[in-house]
Amino acid sequence: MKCLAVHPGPLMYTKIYLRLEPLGLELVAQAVREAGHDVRLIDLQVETWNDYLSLVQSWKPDVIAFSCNYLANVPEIIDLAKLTRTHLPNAFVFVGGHSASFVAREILQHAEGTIDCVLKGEGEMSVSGLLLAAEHDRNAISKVPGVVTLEGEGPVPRLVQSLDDVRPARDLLRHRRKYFIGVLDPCASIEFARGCPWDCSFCSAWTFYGRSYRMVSPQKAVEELERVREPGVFLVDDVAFIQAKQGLEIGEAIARRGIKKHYYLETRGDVLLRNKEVFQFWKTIGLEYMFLGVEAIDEEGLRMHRKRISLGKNFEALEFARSLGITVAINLIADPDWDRKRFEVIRQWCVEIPEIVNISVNTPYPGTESWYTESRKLQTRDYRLFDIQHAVLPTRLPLPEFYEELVKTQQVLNRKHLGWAALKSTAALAAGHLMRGQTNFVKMLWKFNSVYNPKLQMADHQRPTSYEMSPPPTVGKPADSELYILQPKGRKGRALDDSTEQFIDASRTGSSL
Ligand code: B12
Ligand code: SF4
Repeated sequence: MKCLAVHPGPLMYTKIYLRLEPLGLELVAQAVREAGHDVRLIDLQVETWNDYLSLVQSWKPDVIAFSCNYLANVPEIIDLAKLTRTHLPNAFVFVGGHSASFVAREILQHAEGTIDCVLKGEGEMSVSGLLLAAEHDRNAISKVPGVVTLEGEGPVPRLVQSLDDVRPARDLLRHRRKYFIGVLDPCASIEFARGCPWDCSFCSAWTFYGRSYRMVSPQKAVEELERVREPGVFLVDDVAFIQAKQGLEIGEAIARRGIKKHYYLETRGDVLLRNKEVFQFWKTIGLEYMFLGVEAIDEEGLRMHRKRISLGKNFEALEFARSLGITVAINLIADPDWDRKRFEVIRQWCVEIPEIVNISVNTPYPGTESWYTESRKLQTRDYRLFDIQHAVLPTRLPLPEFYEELVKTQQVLNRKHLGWAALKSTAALAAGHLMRGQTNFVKMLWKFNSVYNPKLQMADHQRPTSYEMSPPPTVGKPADSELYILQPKGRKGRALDDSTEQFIDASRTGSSL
């Protein structure tokens, strides 16, 4: 069959700071290709709805598969599915991805029959079975693991046994030079591990993967890296190098093969401090950017997000990251309850430190524990506003003032790290990019004000809402089996050695604080 894989358009964040290749969709596309189908891929982060429609009309795919990792993309995907049906009434249309897995039934209801099913969990596992059923026996669709249809649900989704067995179809992505993060322009993505063994209350990475943690072997990691042509590499792992041995082995294999790239990764402060030698080694082979999820600069904030790392440890980690001589970015979570004074304290702190500070807004998401336990009432159920850049909970300040304060705080980042200030410190690099025709980095330096603007954020709240999310259930925290997409296998599901497992346990139970 002819199968078209589609990634939806950009959200606020990707309009400015970075744009990354849809690695998950490429993995699914490869599994579809290996099952003998003809596959194409279109990424609406860099192409338009018109490009999509032309492809649909000229190629006439039998199957359309949408990737829905982000809740804020749900309305776009539903509108695209409805439009697609008017052109291809008999095509088989389905959706998969992180967020789609948590709101599967709702997506199907909003789509009013234009989406045949949602495939929950890791797409590589069941997609070939699903297409087999779609081609030969549509009644068998709901027997495929992970499938949800309006009529029923298949068995629970299965876990990819070995990450060494899956591979992204990088060649299917057109416009590969459009992907970048900061000066890493162009930039590809890679995965060294999947899942997260922690259980922060605001995050759904662990509920999606059933607190499992699987690693790619060093051999497969370098083979995949050798396939990457871009000089920049974004490591998509939720928490990089939890297991020191894996980080070192991959690093050493990269050094042995003489692979020269520039890397970006994200990790936790306590992992950084525990595995210092790994990150020091990675600095020598090209680590340039690190993102630390600090989340709060006071103990109360950390407790609220159940981050379970002490403030002292976070600051120590920041100090160590600085000592590596790399660019460090940190994330802070702004609570809608913040008043002007609180924003001012944060601004002061942001000015004083050299790091890039990213500020997101505390947002309960389906699939997180906060979704069930947050007692404040949602002020909107418009999916598009669930992008952690908008306030969906009641704000203490009037909403326009909250956005004024938020954007003013984000402006500190703009003044320090974007525009002329950034160009001064990166002039040679920027000139090199321009000479190679790479304009993503330089263009983003001046985009801040057109994307981050309190009036635009307010206007987003005023748009008519076509699709509303169901409210959170009022019954409190659900049973584990309901919370998880991939069912937890406990210790067996994590390829971690005993001492790392103990370190994680101590951090989760707070006994390491
Ligand atoms: C890397 C990453 C990013 C990258 C972008 C990655 C990309 N191009 O897609 C960057 C840094 C840009 C990013 C940005 C944001 N992110 Co992000 N991101 C992640 C992260 C850490 C890993 C995603 C990843 O690449 N995983 C590896 C690949 C292999 O897995 P995957 O994409 O999930 O694909 C698998 C399945 O989902 C499924 N699947 C995927 N597509 C399809 C399609 C079909 C048809 C099928 C069947 C299956 C399927 O099969 C795939 C293979 O197993 C996740 C956390 C997580 N662990 O999922 C958060 C996560 C997805 N991000 C999140 C958020 C909130 C954001 C931002 C909104 C944050 C912000 N500050 O604004 C932005 C918005 C970005 C945008 N689209 O515009 C949330 C999503 C919350 C939600 N429910 O909407 C997550 C879950 C993190 C969290 N803490 O909760 N993100
Ligand atoms: S450590 Fe990071 S990825 Fe893991 S549960 Fe916490 S926030 Fe999510």
